[in-house]
Amino acid sequence: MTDTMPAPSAAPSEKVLRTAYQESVAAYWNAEQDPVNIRLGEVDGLFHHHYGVGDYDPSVLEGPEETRDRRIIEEMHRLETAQADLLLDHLGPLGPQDRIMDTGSGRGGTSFMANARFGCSVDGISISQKQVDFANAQARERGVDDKVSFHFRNMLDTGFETGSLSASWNNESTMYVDLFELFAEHARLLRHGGRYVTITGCYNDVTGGRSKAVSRIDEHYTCNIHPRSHYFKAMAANGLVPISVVDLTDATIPYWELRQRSSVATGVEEPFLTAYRERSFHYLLIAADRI
Ligand code: GPP
Ligand code: MG
Repeated sequence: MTDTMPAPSAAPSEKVLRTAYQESVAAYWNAEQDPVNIRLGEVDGLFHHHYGVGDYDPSVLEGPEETRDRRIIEEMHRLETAQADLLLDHLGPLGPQDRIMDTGSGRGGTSFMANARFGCSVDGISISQKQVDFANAQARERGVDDKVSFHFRNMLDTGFETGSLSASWNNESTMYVDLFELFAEHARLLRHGGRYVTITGCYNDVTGGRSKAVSRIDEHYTCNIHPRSHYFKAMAANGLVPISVVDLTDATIPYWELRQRSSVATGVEEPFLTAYRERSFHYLLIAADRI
């Protein structure tokens, strides 16, 4: 085996989908082919399953009718790619010798960006076989399948080798799992000094429990958004020490405003905007070191 081969990975100790809940989440993602994701991905072949950050160019809403829709889609995609770039800013420095993991890798967008930026091997895992197949086809198409590969695995028990990773992340996928179990697995996978990063939506302990708007987001995606405090408790319990915490709430609101006015709005825009504006919900980046 050479340095460029994926990390050796044992089979996971049990079957991948272990609960009725996990089956239902997998079913959602196996069926998902929403234009809000497919049309944006077709802009440049990077298919994301996360939201965007930064201000949009207001001229896209006012431009000529023939190009308006296309320009809005391109602008939303630009903001989503900026979000993934921001996550990767907190993941490095990394080099070609490093192995890293995208847990909840979707159609592979962030994984391909990580490989392009750092030149390292990337393993993505998902409980959706459809997403795994799509992302592996993308890897072949992009000519990076020697360095980037996707696996049908459970992020709570990946089967990958202990201490084998320099970095790992969840880009908006922590709300499907128990955080203590999740961070225990990241801590097991990361070498000492390895970096973990998540961008996530979490509810605000200060304003109380789960707001109506947050509950509507949970219902939309069949997920369980965690309170902000749980992230830090679960990291501390698992040897993950935060180095950066960035509140991206204000930076993501323009994305949702643009998305609400786009032809690919799905209906979840209103609960997101309500939750962010009333501050019952935050969009947060947390970077932590494995000690
Ligand atoms: C978006 O993926 C992310 C999730 C489903 C997890 C929930 C995230 C929170 C911050 C609560 P997507 O790009 O597939 O969603 P959509 O289809 O709405 O664009
Ligand atoms: Mg999307």
